[in-house]
Amino acid sequence: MKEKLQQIKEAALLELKAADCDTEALRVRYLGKKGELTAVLRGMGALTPEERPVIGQMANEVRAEIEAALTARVAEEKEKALNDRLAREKLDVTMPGTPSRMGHQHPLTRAQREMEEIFIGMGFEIAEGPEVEYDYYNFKALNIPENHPARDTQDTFYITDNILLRSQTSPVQVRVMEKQSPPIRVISPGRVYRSDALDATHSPLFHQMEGLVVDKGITMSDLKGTLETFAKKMFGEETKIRFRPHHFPFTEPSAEVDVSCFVCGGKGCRVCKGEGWIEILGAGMVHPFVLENCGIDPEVYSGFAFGMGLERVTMTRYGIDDIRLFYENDERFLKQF
Ligand code: 2U9
Repeated sequence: MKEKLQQIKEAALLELKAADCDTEALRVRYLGKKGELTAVLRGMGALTPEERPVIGQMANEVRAEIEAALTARVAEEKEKALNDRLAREKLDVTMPGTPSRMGHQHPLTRAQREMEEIFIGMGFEIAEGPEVEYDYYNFKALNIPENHPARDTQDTFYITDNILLRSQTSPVQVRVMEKQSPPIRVISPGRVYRSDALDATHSPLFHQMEGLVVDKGITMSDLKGTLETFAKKMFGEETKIRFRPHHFPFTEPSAEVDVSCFVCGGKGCRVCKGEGWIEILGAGMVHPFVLENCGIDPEVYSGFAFGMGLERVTMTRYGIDDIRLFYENDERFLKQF
C-alpha cells in the first residue's frame, strides 16, 4: 500500500509539471470522493491495527503534498494569466489621443439664430405653435377665402377636412393675438409645408420667419424702420430696402420687399441677376378683418406683419444655388459654413 501511495504521489506531481495540466480534473481524479487516494484509504480496513496509523499518516502526507503542489500550480497559472493580460492591455499614456470630430450648427439653424438675435434686439419675443394645424388658424382667421388657390389640396397637405400641415407660420401669430392683448411684438420661426415637388428652388418642407407687431398707432413707417434695421444687421450696414406694391389677403396695404444686392451694392451682378435688388420678404399692415378675427379692435389698434423664407435668405447670403443641399446632410456642403 505504501508503494501505491508513493506511486500516486509521483504520478500526481509529475502531471502537475506538464504544461497542459488541467488542475481541476487532476484534483477530482486524485483527491475527489471517487479519486485514487480515497480508493486507497477505503482499502485500509484490510490492514492490521499496527499498519493502519502508519498508512493513514502517509496517506495524509501524500494528500497534503498533492494539495500544496496543486495550490502552487493554480497560483502560478493565475499569475501568468494576469501577466499576459497586463502585457496585452499595456497602455501608453504618453501617446497622443484620437481627436474627436467636432460638429457645428447647420447653416439654416445659424441663420435662424442670427435673425432671432436681431429681432430680440428690437424687443421681439419668439413664439412657437403646432405644425399640425386647424385650417381655421392657417387660412380662415387670416382672411384667406375658401376658393383661394393656396387652400387647394394641390398646394397644402391636408390630414382631414379641417386639419393640415401649416403652410406658413402665421397661425402662430393668430394664436398669440387670441391669448394676448396688445402691445404684441413676436417673431415665429419654424417649419412649414407645401405640396411642392422637390427641385432646386422648391421643397415640400421649408422654414419661415414671420413677424407681427400690434399696438396703438403702428404705421407703415414702423414696418419700414424695423425691416431696414433687420436688413442692415443681416446683410451689412450699407444695405438699402425697397417696397413694391403687392397683394396678400392678410395684409392691406401689402408689399414685396427687396434688399440692395450685398455683392454689387446695386450695380447689377450675377447674384442679383443684373437687377441690383434681391427679393427676400413679404410684408404689410395687418388687415382689419384679421385683427377682428383675433379679438382685437381695429378701430383702436393697428399692426404690421412680415414673412420670409429662411432657405431663401440663407441661399441668397451664401450664394447657394440648390435648396436640396440643406436637407441632404452631405458633409462636403455642411463643412463650408
Ligand atoms: C398675421 C397677420 C399677417 C405675414 C406675412 C408675408 C407677408 C409673406 C412670404 C415670404 C416668403 C411667405 O416664405 S414665403 O413664401 N410671406 O410674403 N407674410 S405678410 O403676415 C401675417 C402673419 C400673421 C396674424
